[in-house]
Amino acid sequence: MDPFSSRLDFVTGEISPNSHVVTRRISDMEGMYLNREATQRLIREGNPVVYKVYNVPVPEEYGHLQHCTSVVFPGKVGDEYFMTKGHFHARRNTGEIYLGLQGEGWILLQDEADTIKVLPIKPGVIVYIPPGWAHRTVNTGKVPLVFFAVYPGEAGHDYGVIEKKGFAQLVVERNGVPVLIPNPNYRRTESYKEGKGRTRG
Ligand code: M6P
Ligand code: ZN
Repeated sequence: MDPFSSRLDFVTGEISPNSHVVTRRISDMEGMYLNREATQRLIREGNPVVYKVYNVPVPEEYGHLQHCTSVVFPGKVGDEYFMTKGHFHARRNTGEIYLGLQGEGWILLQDEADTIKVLPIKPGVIVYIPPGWAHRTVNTGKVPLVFFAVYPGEAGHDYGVIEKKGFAQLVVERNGVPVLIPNPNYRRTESYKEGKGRTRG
């Protein structure tokens, strides 16, 4: 294919022209937030957009580099801050780089042995996500959190494990500041391994 360039607005995160936009609302994330009642209330009261991804379309093949911006809006479901769904890469041996552009938040990282790490992101911060770590972005601030991401063409998104297990920790507001708490609904690796066994038949 021919080389090309795109324009990125550092404030809004919008990439133009030709970016493919993914919009996720609360209803697209049912069951991912701890407080089910607050989730249903928000859906009834307008079902707000939680985040948008502006993706530059390139082939999903080895050798290419996927690149996109994400904009996670400020807000909470109960005490839990707005966040992305989070995913492993379908090809586990692929990493990713994030560059913070606006706002502030935390990147939650979790490997398949349930180890969890948290890294802050804000303008000018580069976060390196090594192969094998699921990643979720949480907006802990009062303005949209905007960051740019680059990852291998063939990486793919595996949402299934996180939809089933969740992350072991949640980011919630306590006395006006973000804190990590254990996720009471977290299903540990044993159940994940059993699940894997079953799907293999
Ligand atoms: C980042 C990248 C994208 C991802 C997006 C939203 O921009 O990691 O690949 O799609 O965040 O996260 P998710 O796909 O987990 O909803
Ligand atoms: Zn990724």
